[in-house]
Amino acid sequence: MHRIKSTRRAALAGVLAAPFVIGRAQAQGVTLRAADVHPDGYPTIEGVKQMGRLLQERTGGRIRIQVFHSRQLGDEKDTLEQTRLGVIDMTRVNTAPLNNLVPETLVAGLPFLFRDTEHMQRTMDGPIGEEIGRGCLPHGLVALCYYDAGARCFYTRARPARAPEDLRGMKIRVQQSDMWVAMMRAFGANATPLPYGEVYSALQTGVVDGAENNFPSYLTARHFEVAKHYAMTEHSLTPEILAMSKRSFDRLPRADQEIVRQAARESVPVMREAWVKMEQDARRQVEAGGTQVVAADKEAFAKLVQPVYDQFVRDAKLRGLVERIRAA
Ligand code: GTR
Repeated sequence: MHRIKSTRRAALAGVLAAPFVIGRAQAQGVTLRAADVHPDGYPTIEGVKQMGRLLQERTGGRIRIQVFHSRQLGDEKDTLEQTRLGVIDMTRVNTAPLNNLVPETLVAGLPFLFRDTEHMQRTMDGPIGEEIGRGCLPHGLVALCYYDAGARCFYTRARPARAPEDLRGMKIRVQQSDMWVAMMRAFGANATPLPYGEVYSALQTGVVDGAENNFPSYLTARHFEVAKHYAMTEHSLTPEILAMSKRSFDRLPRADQEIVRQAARESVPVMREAWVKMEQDARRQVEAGGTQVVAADKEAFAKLVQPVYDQFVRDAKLRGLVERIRAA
């Protein structure tokens, strides 16, 4: 059984009280409920809101989106589960929490695979991204589009993680994905998988020595207050994914399904524009707040990742995806 944190019960009860009913939908329209862990104003939320505006315009108000931001509906594992069940209609998550369920998605997070943001975007917006997304379908999820999540870097309490030696013996929080646990092992750290909402207090109390994320998340989750050394390791360019419940999607008439897909695709440039701006702003803000941003020996980190590939990129399908990404 799925366990829902008591603090979220009220919000979820509200959601459950208004199930998506297509009969009523035709008369009154439908409101798609979308979840996100980030606060209002974060680029992912801006993206989903843009999608909502497009839907409203193109359906004459029949289809709308209501965004539940700030983890109102739970952390990403919770919202994914609720979305698979059709309790909520959409969730925006990182690819990492999908890794154990949909192995194709782990490819997108592999360390030092994408050469740069442009390579990541081109890959995920094209046939490879589509193929990764199709892997979600048997698990009750329709992948609508991918959003940017910058480059993830290590931030630590005691000393900066300039090189793998610095991480030795450190407990580093990772997202709940076996691939991410293995990545930390390869770098010489001890991985502690935790939901996003628990990272601040884990850092504050010293349950973990560090974590890793992009500047916007490091700022908005306020991790910069409790882990002040940020090293530019840029070890993964893992993107975000906007996933819709297959149950909700299948209830829409075919023409509306296409409108939904198209609106999601068209929200991507809006999200990306907001992202570029926020990435710069966030860096400025954390530095003003006392964060020391230091360079890192990326080569030294990159040299250690082969065991992750050996362990996770085994079958022909994933090997093919990785090869095609490298060749692109
Ligand atoms: C953020 C990402 C979230 C979540 C979070 C985390 O960058 O946008 O979806 O994955 O990181 O580390 O849990």
